[in-house]
Amino acid sequence: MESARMARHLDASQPGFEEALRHFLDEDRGQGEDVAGIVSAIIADVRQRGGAAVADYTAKFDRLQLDPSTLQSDNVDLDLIAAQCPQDLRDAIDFAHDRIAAYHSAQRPADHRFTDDAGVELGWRWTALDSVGVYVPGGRASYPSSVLMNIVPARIAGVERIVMVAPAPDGELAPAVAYAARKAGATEFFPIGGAQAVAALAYGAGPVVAVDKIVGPGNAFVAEAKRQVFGRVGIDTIAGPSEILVIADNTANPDWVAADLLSQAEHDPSSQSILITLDAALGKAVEKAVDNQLNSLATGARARESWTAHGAIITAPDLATAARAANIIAAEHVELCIADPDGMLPMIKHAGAVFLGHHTPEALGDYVTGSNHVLPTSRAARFSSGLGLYDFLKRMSIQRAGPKGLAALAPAALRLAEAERLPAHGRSVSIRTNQGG
Ligand code: HSO
Ligand code: ZN
Repeated sequence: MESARMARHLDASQPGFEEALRHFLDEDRGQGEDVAGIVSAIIADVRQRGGAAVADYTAKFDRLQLDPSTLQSDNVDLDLIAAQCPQDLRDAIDFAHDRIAAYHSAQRPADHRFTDDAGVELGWRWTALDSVGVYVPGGRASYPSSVLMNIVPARIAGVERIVMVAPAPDGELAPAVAYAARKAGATEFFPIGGAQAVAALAYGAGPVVAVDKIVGPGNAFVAEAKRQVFGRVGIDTIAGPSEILVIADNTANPDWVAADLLSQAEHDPSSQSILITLDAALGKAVEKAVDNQLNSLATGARARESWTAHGAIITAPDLATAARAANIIAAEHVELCIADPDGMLPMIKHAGAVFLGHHTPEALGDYVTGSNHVLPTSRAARFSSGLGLYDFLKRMSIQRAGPKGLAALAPAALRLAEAERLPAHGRSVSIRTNQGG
């Protein structure tokens, strides 16, 4: 009976462990809905009928009447709603905002120019995107912290138009979300959501002028819509359910570790929390503490579902084995609750964000350390990074060959143009080197 309600157990010292781990990570976490057809029909309709289509879908899905020419409603005034946000919550949002702004300001990459041995001047220059759309989900995942995480880096990067969209079902929008949007610097707001909002941002619709990139999490329809408009606009990575990996040794407090595992399990029944323990007794103590804490958690039902269906406890014989497993998992968040986290950090190659030591619960990063909480999930940390200033900047390359540089580069360029049968390429070089020839 009990085993049906327990997280999975794996032993990293057993043969076949890595294969078992990969198999476990590949299990469906219930995100496989087939929505592509519905989404492409909505996008086509918005492209054809513009604001009227967006207003129709909003009336249908969100029970909110919008004027098709403005896509606004008197019932959803961002400033009036923001004014309802209590002062102590505003103070917390302001505090988080300032730390996020400081962290992302420090990310600004430098332009670079140099001259190489051939006398060719080279370099690159960073410039901001002109406009971005920020999708803010409705319902359970409508978080003011996520509004800050998506908008603040765009503003610091120098993006001029920051268009926020958020569904307001029945005219409801969270005051803290509205306040965070104003604080972070959204320049436009439309109370729209779903695939229709993504289509409006990508192609323009009525008063919504098309943007260059769309960021922000959303449900399966929003994720699919972002996939389908990619190429027309840029997108951030597709956000999956939250994940946490805690690596702990016998210096860790089992109650603290249990609390951290549940902090991500409570996001969604498909979230994933994994413990790698270097100490079997600690693993048992954490498992007991998770059970205890689940009983007193208001979000206990979905946290329990996440923990029992997708959670795991892995025992590892040493740090190197633990690190190897962590790099396979490539989790969104990795906590190093061990005696020497700095000693282990160089061994962690694949993680969205790392939290060092016993006093850095992941939730601090969700809200107030200043680093970004929009991070790669579903093992995407193998090939991508969390949201940052870079996502709102582009890098253009710069080069200058004077007469000397041109002479040095010409022979190889001519030979390559010949091999590729592109004679106009070759002539554009030789016309300059054979002065008058
Ligand atoms: N942990 C989430 C972000 C978040 N947590 C927002 C609380 N609010 C990202 O995985
Ligand atoms: Zn969280």
